[in-house]
Amino acid sequence: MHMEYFKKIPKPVFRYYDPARLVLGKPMGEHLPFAMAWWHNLGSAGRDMFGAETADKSFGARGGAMKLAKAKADAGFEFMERLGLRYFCFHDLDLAPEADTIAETNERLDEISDYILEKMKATGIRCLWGTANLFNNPRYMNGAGSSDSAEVYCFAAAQIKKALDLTVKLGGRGYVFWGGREGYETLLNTDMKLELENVALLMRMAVAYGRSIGFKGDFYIEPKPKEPMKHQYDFDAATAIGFLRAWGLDKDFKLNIEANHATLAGHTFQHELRVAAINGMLGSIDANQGDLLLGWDTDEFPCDIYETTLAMYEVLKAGGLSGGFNFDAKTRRPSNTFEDMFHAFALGMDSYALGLIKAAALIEDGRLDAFMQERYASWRSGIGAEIRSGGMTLERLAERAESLGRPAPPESGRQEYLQRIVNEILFERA
Ligand code: XLS
Ligand code: NI
Ligand code: NI
Repeated sequence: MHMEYFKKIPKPVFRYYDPARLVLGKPMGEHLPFAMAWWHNLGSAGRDMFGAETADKSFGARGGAMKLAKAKADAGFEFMERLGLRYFCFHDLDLAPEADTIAETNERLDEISDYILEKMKATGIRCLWGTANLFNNPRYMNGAGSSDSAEVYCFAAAQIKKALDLTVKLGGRGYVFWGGREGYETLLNTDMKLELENVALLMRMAVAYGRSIGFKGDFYIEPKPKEPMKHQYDFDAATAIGFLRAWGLDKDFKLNIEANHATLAGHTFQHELRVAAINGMLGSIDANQGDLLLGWDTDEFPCDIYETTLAMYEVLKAGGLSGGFNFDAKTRRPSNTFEDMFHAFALGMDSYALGLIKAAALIEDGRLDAFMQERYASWRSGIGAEIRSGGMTLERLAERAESLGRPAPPESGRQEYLQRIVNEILFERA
C-alpha cells in the first residue's frame, strides 16, 4: 500500500453539495458531474512570472519521472475519493513528462495509463476528457495546427493521435482542443487563411482517427480570445461555432465553455453558455472564475453564486451537459497547503450546488419564464406568427407597417423587476 497523502486533513463538510438530493427530480450528483483537472491540482505549485513555487507537489516521490507520475496518480485518486469527485481531465503530458523521443514518451504514457486504469477500476472514478498539451514545448511557439512549420505540425498530429488513444483507453467522455498557441502575435508574419485551414484539416484528421479507434464521445473546442497568443483563433463561442460549421466539423464537435475565458473575451459566462446552447453545442464546462480587474486567466475556484446560478440556469434550460464540470482552477499562490486544495474544491462544488438549487428555484418560481412568454407574445399569433413561419416578404411587411399608422412602442424590458426576483430567490429562501 502506498502512503496516504491527505489522511490528516479533515474531510470537507459540504454545505450545499449533496449528490443524493433531488433537484427538479434528478439527483444533484447527476446534474453536476464534477471533475478534477490533473494539471492544476496535481501539477501547479504556484510558480508565476515573478516567483518560484510556493507549494510542494512532489508527493514524496524520489528517483525519476515515472516515480513522480505514479505518486501524482496515487495522490490524485486519494484526493478524488475523499471529495467524492467522480471524474478527472488530463493533458497527455500531465500524466508523464515528455522524453527525448516520441517512442519513449509514448512508452511512459502506456505505463502510467495502465497504472491509472487500475485505479479507475478500483474506485469507479472515470475520465471526463483528455487533450494534448500543444503549447508547452518550444517547438509550438508559433502554434501547433497553425504552425508555420509542416514538421511541427506532424509532431502535433503524433501527440493528438496518442492523446486520443489514451482518452479511448481511459474511457473519456470527450476530447478537447484548446488552441492556446493557435493564433498569432502579429499579422505582419501570419498567413491567417493558411493557418486556419491547417487547423481545420488537423481536426478533421483527429475526428477520422478518433472514430476509427472507437471514440464515440464529443470533440470539443474550448474557446479563448487570447493568452498566451495575442489573438487566438477560437476567440469565443460564436467564432468557434462559425469555424466548425464552415469546415463541416459541427456534427462531431461541441464546445467546452470556460468561465474565465468568457470574461476575457468581453462576454459574461452566461452569454457564452447561451450562444453554445442555442446552437446545440453546449457540451462541457470548465468551471472556474476570473478576476474582472485583471486581463488574464486567473483560473480561480468559483465562489460567485450569482454567476453559478445564472450558469446553472443556462445548463438546466439546455437540458444538462453531455460532458461535465471540470474545475480548471488552482488555489491562489499563497494558498499553498494540501488543506487549501480541499477548501478550494469544497468551495467550487458548493458554489455550483447552490447555483443549481437557486437556478431550479428560479425555474420553479416561474416569473422569469412568464415574463419572457409575455415579452415575445407578438410572435406567437397574427403577423408575428406569419413572419416566424418564414413565408413573408418585405413588400407585405411594408404594407402592413403602413396600415398600422403609428405603431405602439414596445413594452418595458423590466430589467430591475427581474433582478429583484433573482435577488429574492438568492437571498430570501434556502
Ligand atoms: C487554458 C485552458 C486549458 C484547457 C486545456 O487556459 O483553460 O487549461 O482547459 O488545455
Ligand atoms: Ni480550460
Ligand atoms: Ni483557461
